Amino acid sequence: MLEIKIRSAQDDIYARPWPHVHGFTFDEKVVQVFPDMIERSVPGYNNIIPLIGLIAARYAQADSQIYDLGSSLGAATLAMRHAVGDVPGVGITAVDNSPAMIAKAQEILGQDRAVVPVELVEGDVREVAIENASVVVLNFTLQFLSTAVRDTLIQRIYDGLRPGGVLILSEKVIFPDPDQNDRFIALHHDFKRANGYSDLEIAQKRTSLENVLIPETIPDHQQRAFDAGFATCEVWFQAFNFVSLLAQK
Ligand code: GEK
Repeated sequence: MLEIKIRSAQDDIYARPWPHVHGFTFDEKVVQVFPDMIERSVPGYNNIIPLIGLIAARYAQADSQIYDLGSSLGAATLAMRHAVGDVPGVGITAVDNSPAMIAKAQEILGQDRAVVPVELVEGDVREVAIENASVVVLNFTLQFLSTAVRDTLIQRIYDGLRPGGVLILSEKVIFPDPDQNDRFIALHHDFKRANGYSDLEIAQKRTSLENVLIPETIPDHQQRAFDAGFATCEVWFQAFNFVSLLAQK
């Protein structure tokens, strides 16, 4: 399995005390450290990316489109681009609404020599047309949309998928059992500490993500997928409170 690593400077955004911790945004400062930040913050991220490539290789259909919604620097796009090279007529549309992310992704993809065409779109995933799709990826993106608009987006993805097409949905989640929730949050913080984040960094990042990243339960995500019409929706990956689901039309 091919692994393509995007590297960056070390994330020290919350290393010093901030007088006011603002709501988290995907600005230039975050883009500069993003690969390091996501790798040290999201348990399983480094496993999920190449496995998205593997899943895409199985489900990508000839003459169809793959969508990477909230593509950041294009890690999932790159993994899929290298995995679906044998599928005739397939293309990838990568969408992100952060101009800084799109600019950096353009640079990274420009250095990649794979042949599958990639269209990078600076735009809102709520507005982009999803058509003739065989694979749609929401890798830790839905969690940043208000819960009110999530049903509509999942329905639009379902409607834009061909029969047999799949949605890969990765999310930070909460658990209905408060004790399990506490255990997995503590283990997530242990993961961050083991990766060199201080207690101050963990606390300030947590504050910055309040009301910005809104996690739901696994059953909430599955119910939404079934309500939209998906025939299946299964957990294929989990590390503490970070999961990835595979839903098939
Ligand atoms: C990866 N998938 O490396 N429209 C478009 N993009 C959005 C929107 C929106 N409404 N809201 C947030 N984003 C990537 C990782 S990061 C996850 C995804 C994280 C974008 C935002 O700009 C950011 O690039 C991405 O979604 C979320 O596989 O940082 O935890």
